[in-house]
Amino acid sequence: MASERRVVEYKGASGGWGSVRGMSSTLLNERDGPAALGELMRQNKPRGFMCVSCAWAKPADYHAFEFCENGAKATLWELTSRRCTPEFFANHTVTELRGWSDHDLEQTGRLTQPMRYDAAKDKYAPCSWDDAFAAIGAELKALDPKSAVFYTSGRAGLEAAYLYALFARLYGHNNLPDCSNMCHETTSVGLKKVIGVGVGTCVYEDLVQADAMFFFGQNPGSNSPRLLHPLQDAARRGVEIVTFNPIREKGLEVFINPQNPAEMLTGKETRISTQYHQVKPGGDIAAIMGLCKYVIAADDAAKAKGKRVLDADFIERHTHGFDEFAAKARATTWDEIETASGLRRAELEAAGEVYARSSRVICFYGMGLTQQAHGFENVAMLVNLLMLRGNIGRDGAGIAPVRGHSNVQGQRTVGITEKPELVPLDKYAAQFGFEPPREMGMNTVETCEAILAGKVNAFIGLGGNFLRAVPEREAMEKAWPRLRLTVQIATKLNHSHLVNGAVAYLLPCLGRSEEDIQASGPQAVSTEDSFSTIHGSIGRHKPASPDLKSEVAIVAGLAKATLPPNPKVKWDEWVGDYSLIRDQIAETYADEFHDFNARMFQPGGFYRGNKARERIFKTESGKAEFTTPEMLSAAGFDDAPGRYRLITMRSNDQFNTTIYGFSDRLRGVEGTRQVLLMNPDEIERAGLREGQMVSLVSDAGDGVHRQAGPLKVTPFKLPDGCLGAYYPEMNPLVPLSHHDRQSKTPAGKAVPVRIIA
Ligand SMILES: Nc1nc2c(c(=O)[nH]1)N[C@H]1C(S)=C(S)[C@@H](COP(=O)(O)OP(=O)(O)OC[C@H]3O[C@@H](n4cnc5c(=O)[nH]c(N)nc54)[C@H](O)[C@@H]3O)O[C@H]1N2
Ligand SMILES: Nc1nc2c(c(=O)[nH]1)N[C@H]1C(S)=C(S)[C@@H](COP(=O)(O)OP(=O)(O)OC[C@H]3O[C@@H](n4cnc5c(=O)[nH]c(N)nc54)[C@H](O)[C@@H]3O)O[C@H]1N2
Ligand SMILES: [Mo]
Repeated sequence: MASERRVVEYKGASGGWGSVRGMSSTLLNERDGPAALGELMRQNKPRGFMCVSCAWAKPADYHAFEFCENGAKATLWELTSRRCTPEFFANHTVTELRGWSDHDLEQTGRLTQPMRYDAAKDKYAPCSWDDAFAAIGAELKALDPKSAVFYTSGRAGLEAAYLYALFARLYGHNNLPDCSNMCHETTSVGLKKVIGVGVGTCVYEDLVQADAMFFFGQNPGSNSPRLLHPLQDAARRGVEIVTFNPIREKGLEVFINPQNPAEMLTGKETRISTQYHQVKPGGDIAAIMGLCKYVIAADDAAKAKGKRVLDADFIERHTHGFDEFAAKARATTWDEIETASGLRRAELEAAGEVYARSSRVICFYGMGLTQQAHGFENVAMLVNLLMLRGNIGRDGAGIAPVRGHSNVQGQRTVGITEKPELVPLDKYAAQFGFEPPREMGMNTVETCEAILAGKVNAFIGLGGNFLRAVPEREAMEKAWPRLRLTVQIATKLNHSHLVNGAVAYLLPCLGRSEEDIQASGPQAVSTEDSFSTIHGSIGRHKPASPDLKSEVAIVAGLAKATLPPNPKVKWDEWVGDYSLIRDQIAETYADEFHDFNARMFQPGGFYRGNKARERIFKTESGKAEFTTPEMLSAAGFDDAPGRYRLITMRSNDQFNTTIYGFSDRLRGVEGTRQVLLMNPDEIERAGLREGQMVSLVSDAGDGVHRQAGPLKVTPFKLPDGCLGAYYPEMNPLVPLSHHDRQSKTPAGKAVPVRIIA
């Protein structure tokens, strides 16, 4: 990739004035901005409300501005003064709205009233809450519960999530797919298998003790900007930060703290990564194998002098499978590693050297590792690397998956899962006097398969934008109208609301920053962050419309209309006072949530504990597992002439399918999302020129025609053989069958495609 030719890039640092401009343009754009500023000051603080954007930790010793550019955008997006009213729906058919962009649909503003789809007129019409609940309840009662799916996006608080999962099980199914199935399911399955817990092992305090940090496929500059503050502190302490990412992401290169006047005025940047390795997409198993090979070789050499590089005591006492893995690392050649990773031996040795000489190492990772066909092996390799030097279950060290949605991790904690073995069903049975379904439910990919096969009759979405987020868009949209019932609980209009079942409802809910008044007075909700810490959250802003209901009230309303009365299941009392729901959560999950109501507003939240952190590994062998991978490429397909590995990317100006605007400032891509990023040599080799419009087609070898575009060819620093283009626009290209083999997380970070000019 030795090109000196022009590429698109951002010349500034992450943070800095750019982030202030990014924030203020959203502020102005949302009209209601200034009034919402007061809300921002309460964000992520005790007795404030917890950010609706990402799941990054909320420290006890918070800053005056404990929010970032993207957290501010998410809040302002929720508090917009625009309204998507019944009059709007009267003026537009659903077919017409389907032609609108994701951005334009959400720009119509907050939904204000429950709406029912009128197929004859092809329009949404207003209805009352009572009518909506009664009609949906009647539909659900008439169906086989096993043919219904209750999806959750990661926004809803623990209270609503707990009730929603209880509703599903009382009704009779475990079909509880969630956005995490498209995201960190690889983590939930992978870490559970190798260290016995499905979440990371770090806490906030570890960040100040680590002496090296490794980043694999996670982009804090766009996706968890508050992480840039502890990263900046670490960089200044001299902590080595080593990044593996095909894209040179600004947030991992240089940062100016927008909340520090001196830095802002002098433009003084902090360099973040001390090494930056542009691994090829799907190249991480090989790259990490290279690091492990280096460390094991260093240990072999040290042993001759009576010293050790490996933590032999940890390996002996706490792990299983080391010998097999070490043999594999020794036997794998540098040639194989270089080819599969796209990196040179010298680069990997330099990174291995940092790892070997550091005493406390944290490995962060995100979608670059999880959204791969062999995502499990990616995650397991990272654990292998950490275990070589005992970097699990020790202060200042550990594995740190950086979660997405603000409460995605917490929802799983309180029962949102299709896997019954993760839920204390006996407790549910005793607590609520019923026999919960024990068979496996469907995750997101299985739900899609079942919908394509015509086996699903009802879909309820607690937030999210399912049809835009899932793979195989075209086939999914075609199959969707065969559903009998679709119900979407949402704050804003999106494409998933415009492809409907025979009976369809759109139910508008309160956002987390809004005041939620119930019979006993104002209510609080709670969320769990990436570091397994639980925080209370109180919204105070005036609701977008008097006709909104809270997610708790909507879930309870649906449940009550569907289920026979049960004296132990007190929907009305729970809606009247959410602390009673927390009492139920504390009863079901006593270890984690004892004294829930008393602890939820503790500054910095309360930690729900993590056995792996205590070096108690609840795996099959009772020890932490070394994994010996059978492959070096995580991509899951072979390279072939004309076949590229496509990365589906997030911009700095979106939150998943919510497109705030068209400025991916930190990458220098401005004004459009219809771009195809590739390196200048690759453009030339493909016989293309900058600015040319092309399309992408699927090259999965399954004979299905999938196409997306047109896209503008844009020169960008990327490894050879790889392309970048935006999610969700590229989702039609992702085959449903292209997912992590173990967890079924769709593999959106190395999608096999061809270019057609
Ligand atoms: N502003 C904003 N914040 C968000 C979101 C958002 O859309 N916008 N989404 C939220 C959600 S739900 C999630 S899950 C998180 C997602 O946050 P991240 O985990 O950061 O996800 P991505 O940005 O999709 O991809 C991460 C990085 O992986 C790199 N990558 C791609 N392929 C590979 C590979 O093969 N190997 C390696 N090592 N790297 C690779 C990409 O270049 C990218 O920098 O962010 C959350 N926060
Ligand atoms: N190709 C490709 N596909 C991907 C990804 C990728 O990187 N590449 N990333 C995957 C990931 S990590 C994820 S998490 C999924 C995201 O999948 P989802 O979570 O399903 O999608 P979002 O875009 O986050 O959902 C946005 C919608 O949520 C609704 N909403 C917002 N706030 C609230 C609220 O407070 N309550 C309720 N009820 N509704 C609300 C709004 O109506 C908004 O339109 O997409 C996945 N798909
Ligand atoms: Mo996510």
